[in-house]
Amino acid sequence: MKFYKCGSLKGEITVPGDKSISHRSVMFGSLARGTTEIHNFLQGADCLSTIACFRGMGVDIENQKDKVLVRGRGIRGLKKPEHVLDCGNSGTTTRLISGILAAQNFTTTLTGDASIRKRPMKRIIDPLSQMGAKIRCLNDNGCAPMEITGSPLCGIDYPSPVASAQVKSAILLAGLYADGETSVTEPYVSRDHTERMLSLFGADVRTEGTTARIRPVNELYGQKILVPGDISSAAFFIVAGLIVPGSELLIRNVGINPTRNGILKVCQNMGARLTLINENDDRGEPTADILVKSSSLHGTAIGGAIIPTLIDELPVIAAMACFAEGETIIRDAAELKVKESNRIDVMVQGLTSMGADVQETEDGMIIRGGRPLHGAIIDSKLDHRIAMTFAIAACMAEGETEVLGAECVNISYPEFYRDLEKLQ
Ligand code: SPQ
Repeated sequence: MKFYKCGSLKGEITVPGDKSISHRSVMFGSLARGTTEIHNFLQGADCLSTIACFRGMGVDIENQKDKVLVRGRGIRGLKKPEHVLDCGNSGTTTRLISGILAAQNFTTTLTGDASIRKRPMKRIIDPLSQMGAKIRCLNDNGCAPMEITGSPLCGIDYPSPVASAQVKSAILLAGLYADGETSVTEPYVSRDHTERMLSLFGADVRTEGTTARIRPVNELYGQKILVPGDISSAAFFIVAGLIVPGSELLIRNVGINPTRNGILKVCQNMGARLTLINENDDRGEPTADILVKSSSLHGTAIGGAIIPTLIDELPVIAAMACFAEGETIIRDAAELKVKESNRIDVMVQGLTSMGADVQETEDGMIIRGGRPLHGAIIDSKLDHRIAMTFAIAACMAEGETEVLGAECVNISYPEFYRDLEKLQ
């Protein structure tokens, strides 16, 4: 798909539902007693993979598009699937479902696309095995496909070497079935949607500092879930509004959970004109409308505890840094190497080919802003965040930018290109 430099961006936009929250609402709804009604569910390929996996285990899920109804089978009601469960491109589906499958009374095989079959699973296999799970990587390489044989589990206190909501959530979900309390302590707090939503469904989950604890339950109870707009999707329009001169955008109903809103803090540190309007905190997940006005930005340093709160936004933040005065340093972000693509590598290559001054480091990158960008051919590596990032960078680049594999945005934001066009 080809993109060209654009004039000012103006108008209002509502981004689709949060991917992390959409996944969890189907998973927890499937394990609950009664019906879970999900509004603003993200109809992206990743979340549809989660629906398919739970349907494969006998859960009746009615996708009416404007809402999804999950008729839960109770915490011990999943059925042995007749086929391999295909998690598609979704790391969240693969890792969270593993925590659930570890405790079922049947054996399942999980697989996914070429990207998923390269992403590290040892990070969940280690703690789940300590709890008593039997997990075998069929290619003996620490990746999917994995065969998971459900087993009786014991509670553990797990010091996680990575700040990862997927690792934490897999362990907490297994902890629902364990014989005692389970805890996970992270180096920094990762997104806490699992803790918030499980607690809404009736689980006994507590957090203290960087530790999350869970006790086993007999039942979870179906809920009505209103999924907020995804801040990771809003991020593309936040950046576009800031870097394209003369722009003014209002992005409605965005989730601003403090474990996800690092991008807002970074933008503010860089001198962005961002205003939060209509803040609302009464539905389990805080939301706000975000007003963005084009701004003159300056470089910043991003590292440490803020990293897990903006991990998926780092590609578009790197693109934004090209239009900021001075140097932006991103560190402590080695996790970017094990996403849908190696996002450090792909960003450095892509931005460099557009004329930016970007240097790869061991755990991040250094961007020296201020050089004008020009069009280039960018291989998205079928990574949705990369495709969207370069579509935004192209808005400020002279000439033509071609993004290869651009259709992969269907993973998290099927209407992305239409929404971008609407604002021009
Ligand atoms: O689900 P997947 O493929 O891992 O998706 C990504 C993304 O960019 O959409 C990462 F590639 O988001 C993850 C995120 O990076 C979603 C997620 C979650 O819902 O729990 C947590 C983060 O991953 P991690 O490894 O830090 O736990």
